[in-house]
Amino acid sequence: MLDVTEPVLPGFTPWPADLARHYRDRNLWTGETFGDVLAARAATAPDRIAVLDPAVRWTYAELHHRARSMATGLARLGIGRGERVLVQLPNRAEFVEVVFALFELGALPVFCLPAHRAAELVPIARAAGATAVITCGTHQRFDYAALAATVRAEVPSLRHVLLVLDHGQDSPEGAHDIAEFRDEPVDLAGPSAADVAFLQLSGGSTGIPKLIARTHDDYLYSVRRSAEICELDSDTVYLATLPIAHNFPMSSPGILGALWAGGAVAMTPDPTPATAFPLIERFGVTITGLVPPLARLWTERAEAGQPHDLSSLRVLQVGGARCQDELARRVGPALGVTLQQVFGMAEGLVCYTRLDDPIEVVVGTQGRPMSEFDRIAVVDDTGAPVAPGSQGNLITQGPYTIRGYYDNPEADARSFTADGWYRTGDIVSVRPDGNLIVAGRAGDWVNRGGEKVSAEELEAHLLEHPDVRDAVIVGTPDPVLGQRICAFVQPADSVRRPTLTTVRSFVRQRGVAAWKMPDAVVVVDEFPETGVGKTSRKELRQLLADGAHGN
Ligand code: AMP
Ligand code: DBH
Repeated sequence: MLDVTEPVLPGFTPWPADLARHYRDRNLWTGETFGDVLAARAATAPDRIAVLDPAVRWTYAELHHRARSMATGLARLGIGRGERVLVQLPNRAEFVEVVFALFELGALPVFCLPAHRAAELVPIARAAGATAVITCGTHQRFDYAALAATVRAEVPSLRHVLLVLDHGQDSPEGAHDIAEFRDEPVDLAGPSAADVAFLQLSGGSTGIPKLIARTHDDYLYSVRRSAEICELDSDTVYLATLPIAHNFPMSSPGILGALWAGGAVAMTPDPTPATAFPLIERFGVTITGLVPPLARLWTERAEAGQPHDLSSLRVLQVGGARCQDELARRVGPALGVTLQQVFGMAEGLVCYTRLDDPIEVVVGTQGRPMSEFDRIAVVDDTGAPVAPGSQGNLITQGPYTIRGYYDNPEADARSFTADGWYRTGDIVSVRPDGNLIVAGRAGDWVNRGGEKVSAEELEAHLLEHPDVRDAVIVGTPDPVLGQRICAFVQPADSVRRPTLTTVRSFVRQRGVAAWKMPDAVVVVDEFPETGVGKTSRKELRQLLADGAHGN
């Protein structure tokens, strides 16, 4: 007989039954769904504020009603349990409404980023077998409705395009205004906690993003544990600064953690200090999360002096890419916050520095796993454990780390060991106190004539140069050495531009081995970014391949 508590989505790789039982017995997996959580909060604190954006302010009762109402409307349209729906929305209140409507229905949001274009969305929609797209009209001068129409023309399974429109915006031919699907709520069967709740995307530092299926059970555990570690409560106001569909602002502890704790979620339509700082003051934001390039920008702006009262902000999380120690030291004093480093991945494992950790841990490490049930190991390229404290490949498994990508056996063969450990692709070392130091991704090492140079290590040296604002090291192909070391640098000001000679002599003075000297320096004013705002090494490598030259 089919055990109805087990997930049934084809293409999903479940945990082994004995582990699943273990996680349930220990009450890590509680059997609750995200819909249950919202219903419970709406019942106990209906009048508390749940969602805020510059135009909207909804209580828990309102959010719950809106989600049920939209779920009912979408069911009328024929969207059913288990169907996949691309969601591509900017940071605005309706994102939460749409996602909880889909949770209510048991349909699976596929979390796309506003930066995605047809080259990403078409393969994502195909791989997900998506039946609908929910997006907006024009936002920041880009026509998302037209993009959705393009994607639909290419993907036969896509039946519906639904738009969250602003006042006065019209729905184009072939798309629906989602407001037409706010019906009087009826009770729907809904998903079970063991069901897949949504499809998240891997960062896709190379190629097309892979799809990551997460269940209500496993994800809610990670959200709960994150909310505990970040000490969220009903007074929390979490600002969604990064693109909200990304795993970090979604769940670490993110908007779902804030709602789990009965606090409020606030939205900023863009992450710049000019937009976000006034909103922090206006909404009384207590915690938010940034990627390192943004943390640098916020820190610089605060150090330079700025007029807004940021005193409500208690915790600033930095994650998504390595936060260099140099920046980590400045964040707290500049912004008057406790820094928290977050090292995570949409596949599961998330590490945090704790709020009461000594400053040396907060500044110098990327934290430790959130759960005592997380298992991590550091192995060499043959899979054998490295000596304690040495650098190696991080592999992991646990109660919220996937056992395989969604319907992707080729990726699974590369990214999972035979016994189900996820190969993170990250090179780390583990300190005796259990905190991890991320040395970079396996591919980020430059192999210069057989000598391996860590990009992160060399970047840390360059960041100490007074004329360097930010630095990224990438390898460029070289016929003799295999690879050469190219340093992309942003100048600290427009007058003193770093040169190859000044950079090399600076690095040499710091006592660095001669074979680690950059072979070229390219000065640029901005680094290309990924959809969530991480510096894109892939695009920098592409710039070199396209003929960018150093001096
Ligand atoms: P994604 O594929 O977008 O889920 O990105 C996950 C990856 O981002 C991790 O495997 C790491 O390579 C990187 N990452 C996330 N947080 C950090 C951090 N705090 N320090 C260094 N790398 C990080
Ligand atoms: O980069 C990430 O993917 C990430 C970073 C911090 C993440 O998924 C997370 C926290 O949950």
